Amino acid sequence: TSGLKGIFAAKLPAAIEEVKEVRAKYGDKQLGTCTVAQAYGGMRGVKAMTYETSHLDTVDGIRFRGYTLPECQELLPKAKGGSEPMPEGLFWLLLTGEIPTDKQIDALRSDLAARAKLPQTVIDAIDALPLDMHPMSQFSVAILAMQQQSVMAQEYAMGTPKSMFWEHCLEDSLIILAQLPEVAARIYRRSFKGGTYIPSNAGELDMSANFARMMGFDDPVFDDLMRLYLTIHADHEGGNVSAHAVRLVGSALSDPFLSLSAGINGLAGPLHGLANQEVLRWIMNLMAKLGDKVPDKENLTELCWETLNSGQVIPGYGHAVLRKTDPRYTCQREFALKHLPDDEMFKLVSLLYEVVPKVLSEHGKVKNPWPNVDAHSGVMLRYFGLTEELYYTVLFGVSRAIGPLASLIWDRALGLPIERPKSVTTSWIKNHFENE
Ligand code: NMX
Ligand code: MLT
Repeated sequence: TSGLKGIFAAKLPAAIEEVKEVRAKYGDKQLGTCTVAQAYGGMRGVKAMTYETSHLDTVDGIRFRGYTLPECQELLPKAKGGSEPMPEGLFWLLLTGEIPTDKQIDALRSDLAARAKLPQTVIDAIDALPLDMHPMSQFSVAILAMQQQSVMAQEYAMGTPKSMFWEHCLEDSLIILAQLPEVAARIYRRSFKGGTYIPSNAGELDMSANFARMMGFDDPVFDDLMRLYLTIHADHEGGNVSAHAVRLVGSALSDPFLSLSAGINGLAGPLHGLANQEVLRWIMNLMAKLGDKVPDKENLTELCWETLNSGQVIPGYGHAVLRKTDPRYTCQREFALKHLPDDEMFKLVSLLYEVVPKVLSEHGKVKNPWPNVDAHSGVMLRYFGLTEELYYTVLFGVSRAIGPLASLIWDRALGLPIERPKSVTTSWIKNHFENE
């Protein structure tokens, strides 16, 4: 009962009761409105869903179960010799609302290690993919190939009762979290390291260090960067494309493998997770254009305008909800100040922080001129030798499994129904409002 499943199960009756009470008491209250402009405008600002694992404040940024990022950095368990939180601990927190003890995390890690062995069919499926297929496409296909292991799909086929869906959803989620690092590392090694593989050591190492080792990195500071990276990208409330896709697909009782693969496909878009790849490319391009010139505010301002005037976005800046600097940017900046303060590219990223918000504000279109999480991650990965930017969004994806899967388990536990909002046509809108 002190294990993850036991603690979650113990919380369920009260949580189910609470939702029942809230629905009974406030069921007919208005949560948000949806104007015609919002219906055409990506439903921005429409409050139309619940999501328990995290909440995004427009100014303060993300809170995981009420905890800010610095609080998570302080409170979540650390690996031996590490100083950043372990993402396994964040999964525990997101699922149960409790900060786990070191002992609980050791138990969870053993549980994950026991599920970590990749089926040969998954390895074969990855090996069959073209080597030059984008790593995100490989990742999505690989997660689908993992689906044969789905306990939820097998149990559903045998007529399992609805009250047990969450247990199977949890089983599948644990399999996914256990195997995803190796799947991702295989994709890295086959795409960029000639298909030489480094075996998993999930029994001995925490998820991030093991992942780093399988990719081919053995610097303990890089292990810590991975811990930080996998923690901060894990969840960003329910409306972002990847989390919402996982929830939407899961609402059809598609199992967590099918749901996560859908979320990963959304994450692969340049306005969402792929922005981290785009940021590095954009920065490299800036550097090439600068040539021998030392970057300063003036020449960077000019280059930013060049990007905007060519009709492109400045990647890594702007956000649909945030209206200030993303705290995920800030904590990466602090990591960089500690570990790579003299890195030239980091200095350029810092200078861009002084330039881009001014340019975007002057441009006058964006609602938020400040940097988001993606403006910073690539420069640090590159510093430690992970230079292949095509791969960066896969790292985001390994992390993004954590939050939306924890949330999906809650969806099944609370018995949420299939998602099916109503759509209308443009002529419906015209007819409907014509005589108002
Ligand atoms: N550079 C140039 N134009 C921008 C930018 C930017 N960084 N951000 C927003 N705009 C434009 C946007 O394209 C829109 O133009 P138009 O009216 O011509 O369609 C206008 O400003 C208003 O957009 P907003 O309401 O400010 O932003 P929205 O909520 O629609 O989109 C993003 C949010 C994040 C998609 C947008 O800011 C963006 O495209 N940023 C660059 C890509 C990026 O960094 N994405 C990563 C987000 C974080 N993540 O990991 O998912
Ligand atoms: C995310 O982490 O999902 C992004 O910041 C995008 C979002 O929240 O809409």
